[in-house]
Amino acid sequence: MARSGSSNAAEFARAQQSLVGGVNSAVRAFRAVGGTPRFIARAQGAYMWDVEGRRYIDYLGSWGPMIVGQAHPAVVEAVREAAAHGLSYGAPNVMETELAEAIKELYPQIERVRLTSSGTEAAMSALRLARGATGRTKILKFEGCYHGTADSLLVKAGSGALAFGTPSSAGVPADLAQHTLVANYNDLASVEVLFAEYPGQIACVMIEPIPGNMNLMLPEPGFLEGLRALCSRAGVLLIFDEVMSGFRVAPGGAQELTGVVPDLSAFGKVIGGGMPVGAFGGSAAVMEHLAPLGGVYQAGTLSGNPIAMAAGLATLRLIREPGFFEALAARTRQIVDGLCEAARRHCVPFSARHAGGMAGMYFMAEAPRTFAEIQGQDAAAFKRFFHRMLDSGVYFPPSTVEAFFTSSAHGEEDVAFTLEAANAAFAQEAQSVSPPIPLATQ
Ligand code: KE4
Repeated sequence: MARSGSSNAAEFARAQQSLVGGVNSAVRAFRAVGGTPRFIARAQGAYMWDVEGRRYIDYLGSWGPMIVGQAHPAVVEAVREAAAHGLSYGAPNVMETELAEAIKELYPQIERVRLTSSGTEAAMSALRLARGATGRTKILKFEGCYHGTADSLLVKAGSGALAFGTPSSAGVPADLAQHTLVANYNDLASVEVLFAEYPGQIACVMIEPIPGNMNLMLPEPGFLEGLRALCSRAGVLLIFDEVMSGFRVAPGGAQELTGVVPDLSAFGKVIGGGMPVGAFGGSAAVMEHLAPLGGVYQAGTLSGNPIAMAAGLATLRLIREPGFFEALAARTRQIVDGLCEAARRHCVPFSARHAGGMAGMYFMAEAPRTFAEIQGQDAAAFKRFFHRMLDSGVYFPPSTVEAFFTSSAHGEEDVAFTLEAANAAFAQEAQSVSPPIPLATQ
């Protein structure tokens, strides 16, 4: 535990002596916004408290999992009860089956599931499965989409890789990266060109159907439908990476919202309720290429461990309650609309939008449609806004290329507090950009 009287700065200095960059995940280091990361001591509902005792309204939500708020009593109780019966067996337990059944209920095209301990493992394993099932080598992803840290996917990736200027990571051998083809989100022609150039060689297309790792992006009408048709015609497996959008934009994720059904889906975050869980699934015909039935190997010591299962099942029970998503979307819309109104009031170029409980804000007049457009936002203005809000007790994700998240714990008073802080932040921005002319010179 943090030493009494500790400070974020002291804990960050201490952490950097033992942890690379003081963190265990690059995006937490505040490198894109500067300043000192907050060391969180505890969290409850819509709030987190740092080691200095400062409270923050939490729009990070652990990057998506905390959709019912932090330390929800039902989730904590489920974890407590499971822990009393053992933390990990390395052998099947019924809750693994129950979580797989819960996923299948909301994603009806899925016949078989495999659970993992992270979204990275889910996306990485789905990729290997696609290559094994088709016998093809090439894969196609989209610039700015992030699928975790498997080598083949760290090519023009989003999230922290993009934020820190290393969208194509060092350490990935060129003769591996060459098999990762990159197209542009919302640009079907860029996919058609690659399909034409590599006939019969592409195993899969992997996409965040509703991206959150180049900030929130929304599919243009016909884009996902066109992708589905292209893949079906070419015998290419379409993989929806719904690690972030699944159980977040709607109970059935982007597939429910758009009606476009992939061949394989990857999940994470919400299905673990804050504990390490990932999953991927699809038809039995494809999935049964996986060991122990098929030749595509996949395994994990803690996959399906009872504590993570208990947290995930408790969370999924809560989000299935009648009206949960309607209320979440309405709350998120209230925040998005309020932010836009405050920015307009102070003539700050700003736009924002949401999909269910996932939202994006952009310091640019019009919300972006493509990865290229989102590069045009005013990152310096975002940085000033981020710190003004953090200092006011409102914690947004520390990056211009990340979405933010709401939960069922965010109440009216939290929205009011957030919008009041935003109004002050935009007023400061307006003044800092065009300070009032002193009376004497008027
Ligand atoms: P994890 O390995 O971090 O559980 O999942 C990787 C992943 C895969 N696919 C999508 C669409 C994802 O959004 C993620 C992880 N998202 C980031 C947030 N942009 C996690 C935050 C972090 O890297 O610390």
